Amino acid sequence: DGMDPEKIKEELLSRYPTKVARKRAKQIIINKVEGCEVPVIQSNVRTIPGLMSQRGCCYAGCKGVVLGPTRDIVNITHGPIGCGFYSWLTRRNQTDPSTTPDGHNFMTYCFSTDMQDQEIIFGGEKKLKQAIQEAYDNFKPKAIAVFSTCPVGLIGDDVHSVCREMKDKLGINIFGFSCEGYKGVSQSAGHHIANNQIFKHVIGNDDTVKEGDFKINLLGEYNIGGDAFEIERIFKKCGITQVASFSGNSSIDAFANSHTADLNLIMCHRSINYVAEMMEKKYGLPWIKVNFIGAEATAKSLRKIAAYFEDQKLTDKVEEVIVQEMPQVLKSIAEIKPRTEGKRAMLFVGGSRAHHYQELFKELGMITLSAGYEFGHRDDYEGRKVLPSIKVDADSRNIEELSVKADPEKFNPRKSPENLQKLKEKGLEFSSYEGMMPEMKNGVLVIDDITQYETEKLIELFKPDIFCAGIKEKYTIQKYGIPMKQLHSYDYGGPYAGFKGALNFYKDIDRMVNSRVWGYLKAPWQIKPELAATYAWE
Ligand code: CFN
Ligand code: HCA
Repeated sequence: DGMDPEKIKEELLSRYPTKVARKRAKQIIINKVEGCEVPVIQSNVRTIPGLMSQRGCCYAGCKGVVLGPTRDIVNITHGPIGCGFYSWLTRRNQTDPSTTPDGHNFMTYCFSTDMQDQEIIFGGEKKLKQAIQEAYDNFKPKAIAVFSTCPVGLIGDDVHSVCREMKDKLGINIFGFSCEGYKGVSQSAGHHIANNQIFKHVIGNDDTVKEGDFKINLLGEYNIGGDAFEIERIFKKCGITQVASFSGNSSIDAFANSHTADLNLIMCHRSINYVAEMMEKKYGLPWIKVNFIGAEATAKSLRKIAAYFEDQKLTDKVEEVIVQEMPQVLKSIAEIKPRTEGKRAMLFVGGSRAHHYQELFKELGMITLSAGYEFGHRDDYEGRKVLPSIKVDADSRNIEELSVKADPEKFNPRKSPENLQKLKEKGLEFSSYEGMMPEMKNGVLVIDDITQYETEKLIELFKPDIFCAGIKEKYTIQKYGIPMKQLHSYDYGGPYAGFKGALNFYKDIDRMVNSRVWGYLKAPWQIKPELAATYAWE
């Protein structure tokens, strides 16, 4: 943007105490792409106490993110009521209960043990048993899952033994998660715990091989604003059979049967890669990385799937679908792009969207000035060249690793070694080019776990045309007179995935970046300087 990135970085760091500045300097990186080499960015490390982070907790990553979207598991939060309440549908994960034959849909309920002083002092296991019994009596679910919040670990309740006892008593699948909020450094630890337990307790329980061609599971897609419905529509049109979704609009039966699919497609690699790796080891099921955010990316992903299956019928069908869907997209771009071309965006979200959504902005001719993840790991930034062995994985310190062994009875050798070789030969593997940094311009700032202070500084320095982040950031950004798009919940919009989703996104962004109302806005602290924040070190 004409500004010297070194100077900007200096400016961002200049107000921090020396030690803090030294640490943050490793997480604020000027992008420099050489082949597929990018500079090292420190990530997945503890937020420095005192800095205001965008991050959430381990419980949020486990209960809210990975298992929250499943329709027919009764998810009980063992803890104070706030944890359950604030992770109850705020993410806008949608469901279609008509897709479950028994019509079970517990999404509209918020189940919690509502822990009180009484349990903190005398233990909460009794109340948890009662809660499981009550949920069973009222709903007769196929499965009940229990999620631990911070106090559970602190007082030492053994949720796993309670779950085992109640499973024996009630004869349904009941399992627990030690996803206490304080574990690890972010939501990321919770993803890992969710992956381990769903793999251990559910995946592989139903070996029925169902009818259908080109059987896939869609991993890391959570049906926010109806994204998964649009992707399912496209799969159906192409003749691709979806066995299970992890976990937008998902059901426990589909999880149990998911190992019978031919291929795992990973959309958000950050939150679900552990399940994919474990399924590959135990069942010989290969996986590839896809992205349905952006019309071009959607077409590319469909072609990638067709290339994997090496089937002429599928290849033709995919091309036919692309030819049917693209004209509307191109028409919309032709109309909107003249108004959005050259506008500048910043994206600071989660562990995959800050990367994926750059595709949609690109299609509108917009520029990404700066971006970063809340809790991504180095492989999310760099693409897949950082192997777990050289990665500092702060999450796994607290996490019991599942040792996964191949299951000789269910392992399908035809699926694995040959297919893995095929993935490699065709370049279908998740590669070092598929990370955020290799796909961004040189000289842009890539910032991990951005702080509120840095957010405000960036806005003052760049005055971007749109800023994308979450609810905690939204209103300060808008008070600066900058349009703000939530890329978590999509505000009230969506779907944004697939071809139809792209059309929705173009329209929403056009409206936002071209509205004159933002220019008239003055923040309260711009009118009354005494309202401006002062920092402890000033
Ligand atoms: S839907 Fe996903 S796409 S799962 Fe993950 S890393 Fe969160 S809840 Mo918010 S929007 Fe976000 Fe990603 Fe994967 Fe969502 S970018 S922070 S934990 N995320
Ligand atoms: C979470 C969920 C969240 C929060 C979004 C936000 C989501 O991490 O606990 O900060 O606006 O997408 O709902 O990421």
